[in-house]
Amino acid sequence: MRAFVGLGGNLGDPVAQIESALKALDQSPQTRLIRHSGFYRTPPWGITEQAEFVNAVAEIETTLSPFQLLRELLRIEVEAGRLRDETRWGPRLIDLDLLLYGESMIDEDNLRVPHPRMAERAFVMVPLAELEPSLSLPEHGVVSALLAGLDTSTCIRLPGHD
Ligand code: A4P
Ligand code: MG
Repeated sequence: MRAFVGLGGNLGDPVAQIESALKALDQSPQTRLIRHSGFYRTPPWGITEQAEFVNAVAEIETTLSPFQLLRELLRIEVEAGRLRDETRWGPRLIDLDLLLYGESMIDEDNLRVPHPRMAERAFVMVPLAELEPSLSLPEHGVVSALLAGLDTSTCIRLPGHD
């Protein structure tokens, strides 16, 4: 199955942490990194009194189930030193969100796909649109059309990381 993963962080060295998370994704069992977006400097969403984030999106191919994949994402976060008592929407070393899993719609307590709120977040939609503007999000619409309704001016693409 093809899936998209959102990566973000705003503590330590977010660029290095995203790079190592991308490597870890590629080395995950039954999972291969197909490609990733550029890295973007983005203003904090939610709790705005915190450092800027770096965000990216990865496209992967996996035979893991969505729940196995979520567990793998959490494992990579822990491996990257993420502290699990961080406040919601607060600062973090690395956050991996399962954005899309094929065209699946999942609504469980511990897993919701498409990731809730992704369609309204420029820090997700800008890198996703770089990879696949024509992609259709279940129940939301086409990426490029959703992007047109967002303020993308504050998402600054960092040079390199192609
Ligand atoms: N969970 C449910 N669905 C999913 C999913 N699709 N992907 C559950 C990943 N996790 C999912 O996640 C809490 C629990 O959500 C997981 O254990 C899983 O079972 P978490 O990552 O510990 O919590 P969180 O990230 O603090 O909260 P939340 O609501 O996931 O926050 P977000 O949406 O991840 O937002 N601003 C910028 N510019 N860039 C960012 O990357 N990130 C956040 C965090 C806030 N502001 C940001 C950014
Ligand atoms: Mg999260």
